[in-house]
Amino acid sequence: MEEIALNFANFANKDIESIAIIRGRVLRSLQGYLLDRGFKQLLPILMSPITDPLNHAVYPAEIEYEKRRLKLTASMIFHKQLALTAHGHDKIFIVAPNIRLEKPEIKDSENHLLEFSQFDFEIRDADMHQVMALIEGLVKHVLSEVNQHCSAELAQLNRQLPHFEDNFAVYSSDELHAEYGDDFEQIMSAEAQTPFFVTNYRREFYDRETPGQRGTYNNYDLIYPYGYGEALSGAEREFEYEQLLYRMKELAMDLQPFGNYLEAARRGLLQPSAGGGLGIERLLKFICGKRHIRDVALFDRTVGTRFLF
Ligand code: ASN
Repeated sequence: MEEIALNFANFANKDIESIAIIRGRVLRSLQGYLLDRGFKQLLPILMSPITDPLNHAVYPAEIEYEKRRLKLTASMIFHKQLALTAHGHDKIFIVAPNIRLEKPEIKDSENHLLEFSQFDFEIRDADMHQVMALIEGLVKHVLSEVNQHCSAELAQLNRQLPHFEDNFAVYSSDELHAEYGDDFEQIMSAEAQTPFFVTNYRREFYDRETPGQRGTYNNYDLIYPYGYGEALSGAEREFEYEQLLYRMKELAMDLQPFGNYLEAARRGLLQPSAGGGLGIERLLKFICGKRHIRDVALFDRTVGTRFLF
């Protein structure tokens, strides 16, 4: 019962209203930026025979319908690739709920939610440099919109939003790893005063391996400065059948659920593309100057949550 009282005490906090107003402005400016550039907005898909296998172990999130196992969406990566094959769908985005039943090992994380919203986009025939330039423009646009329209709310939150003039730096994960070790992202994030990109991570099979360079990858993360950590991950995509098979086998994946996806690739339907996904709660946390992701949502979905409501 005490927990319930605490929950409603949090609801009574004034910051919650300011965060809601900023959330609305953030969503409006994210969507407006891409709509103004000819993107088509799709609605999310919540269940499918396949979803993002992710780069780290989570508990399976599945439901059964008429004797079929369906996975709840961890990210819309495969549906983004498939949607790009539809007529006129050469640039797309989705505000998508993602379910990731994280293991209790990260129950103290200030940056993870069991369900979160991802601003997920994909562009046909784009390369990583074009997408990174778009991301930089998008993030700068959102920050300037919030600065312009939400000054009272930022003042209520006691937040001076940093202003970024400079281009976002680009580093390669291998050089940062050599210099800072395994925790390079967190260390660099704490030291940085401007968001920066890190490229070339070894991770999911769908991030494109640099053609002709085994073990090098055309992918990227965007990291916030001042210790706020990861903002976005994205990549150019694998789309060729043989290469997809190679990458999946390299990770010892079960190919069976991916039969239709692989068949689409075998028929040459998948197209070259690049894209990424920005965590909306993480962006809001950064903008609002909150250190814990729980502080920008009404309903606690952090890894250690007791699911009050
Ligand atoms: N949305 C990400 C991407 O586009 C994938 C992810 O969320 N794991 O690369």
